[in-house]
Amino acid sequence: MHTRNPLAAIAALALLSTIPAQAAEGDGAAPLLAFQPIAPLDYDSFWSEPLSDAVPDIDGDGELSRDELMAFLHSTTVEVSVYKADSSRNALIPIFGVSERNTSYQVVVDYVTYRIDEADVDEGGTTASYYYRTGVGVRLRADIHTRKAGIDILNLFGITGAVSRGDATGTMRFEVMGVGGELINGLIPVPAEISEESMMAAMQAVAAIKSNLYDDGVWINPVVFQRAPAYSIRRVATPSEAVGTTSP
Ligand SMILES: [Ca+2]
Repeated sequence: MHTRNPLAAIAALALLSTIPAQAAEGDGAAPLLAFQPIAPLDYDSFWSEPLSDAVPDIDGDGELSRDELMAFLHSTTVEVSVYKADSSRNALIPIFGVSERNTSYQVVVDYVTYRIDEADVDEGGTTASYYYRTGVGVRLRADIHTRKAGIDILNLFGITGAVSRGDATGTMRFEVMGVGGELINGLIPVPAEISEESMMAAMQAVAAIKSNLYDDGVWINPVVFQRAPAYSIRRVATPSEAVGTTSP
């Protein structure tokens, strides 16, 4: 269980605006600047304060409405993370550039409405501080194998183009996070080979799910789905930038 720190969340939001979308290129150590996807965790099983207590009851009717929940989440983004499989260490290494040839990559794209909170985590006796994104949305995951170097693997359309030219092969699958219901289930594409058609279908599904978030037949239950080491975010902003961006 983790305790949310609302002040830290506001500071994190301010600092995030100063982070470059793309860190330095290279296949070495992770720059640690970006949020990384994690397997989605139910809100109430992660945070010590239950969702029903955390969300402000804006209209005072004693109930948690969808508008109140979405106001609580409040931010929207698309986040792309790319990993290269390191078979020698059985690990995934974050990548921030173009591809090498004959290499396997995992590309994760999160289309999400979220909030950020800070939590301290015990890591084998030492305490580490992380920012967590909690919210709802859609996760698209592509597993690709390159035949050529120089493919823009941060860009889904770059990947699709490479596959259609025969420069890469791959499959993709779709996951909804913190949202469900019969209507949503009917919109989720099945796992497929990457192609222009399957990518178009995936983009249409993202748009359809976003536009149906307020439908009566759709339930929303936020999940914790990304995290970033807090120090990695703090070190890229100066105090003056932080103050400037938090001022109204
Ligand atoms: Ca209410």
